[in-house]
Amino acid sequence: MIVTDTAEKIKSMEIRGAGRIARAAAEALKDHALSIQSPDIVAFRQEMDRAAAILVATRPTAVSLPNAVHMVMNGIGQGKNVEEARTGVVERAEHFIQSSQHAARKIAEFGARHIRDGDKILTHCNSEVALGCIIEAHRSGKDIEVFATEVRPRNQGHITIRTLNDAGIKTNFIVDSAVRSFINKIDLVVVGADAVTVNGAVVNKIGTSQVAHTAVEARVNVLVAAETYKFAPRTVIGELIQIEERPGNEVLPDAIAKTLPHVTVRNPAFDITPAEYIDLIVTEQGAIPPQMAYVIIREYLGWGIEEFHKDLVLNNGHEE
Ligand code: RI2
Repeated sequence: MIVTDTAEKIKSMEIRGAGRIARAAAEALKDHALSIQSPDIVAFRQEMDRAAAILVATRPTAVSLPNAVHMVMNGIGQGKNVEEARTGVVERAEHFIQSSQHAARKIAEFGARHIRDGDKILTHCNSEVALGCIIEAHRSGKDIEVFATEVRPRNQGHITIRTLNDAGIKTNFIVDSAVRSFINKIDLVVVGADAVTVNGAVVNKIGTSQVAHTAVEARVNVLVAAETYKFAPRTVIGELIQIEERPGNEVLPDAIAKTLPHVTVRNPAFDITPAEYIDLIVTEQGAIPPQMAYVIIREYLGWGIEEFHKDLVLNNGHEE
């Protein structure tokens, strides 16, 4: 089944990157809606809810995933028959995928303007939209040089340096712990985001907060590239972003770990960079200071507190 297949690929990180997993989930929901045979609308809804739950459960941190699923599932709407509901899902999924690709192009265009001729840029992990800004600056004729980290334990830095190399950008590959050694050469840090909370904190690949802290200490600006669907609506009602902790054997082979009974390997995949370490978040709606995250949630995701209130009433079964 396409949904379980996509879910497996997201879990194992064969499909990774907050934007890519969101688009893959939208595509899987669309295919699933097209494959449901039952003419019964109740059964259709149940089947779609089950698929949505499987996809959302794959990786807990990147908010782009539940946001995309929510947007696509809204397509079922009040659909009174299966054909209406199916069309709604297909249209929403296609719309989400197209607007996600459009957002990436806009962010590249806006972000590139913050990169000056001669800049040395540091990036951490592998973010499609952060790299989009860097590549666009290079394409527009700016002479830039990039420092890219390795990104233990999954080595996403290898993907980053290949992309930069293929774009013809002069790149230095460094281990994660070398950031402070190079920070005085750097003019700008550019990273992506898995989630942005209502107080403007950015959740991104583990190590991002150390990079940002080092940058702030060295008076280097930190730019975050993030589509609006990476902002986390439920943080408005106090929900915290769950930080995914992945298996220890991504860090230390089991054969070694089992010889060390007193050692526990900890492998959080993400960390949280506070708003005060970030200069700007570049979205497809333009650049904002992180403190304006609430406006994005309210204006562009369109999820006001009323919607959560409805959720709360449904979950609690009564209205306060
Ligand atoms: P784009 C990735 O997570 C990285 O943390 C990256 O910075 C972020 O998603 C955003 O990526 P992972 O899937 O959406 O590698 O900008 O754990 O591509």
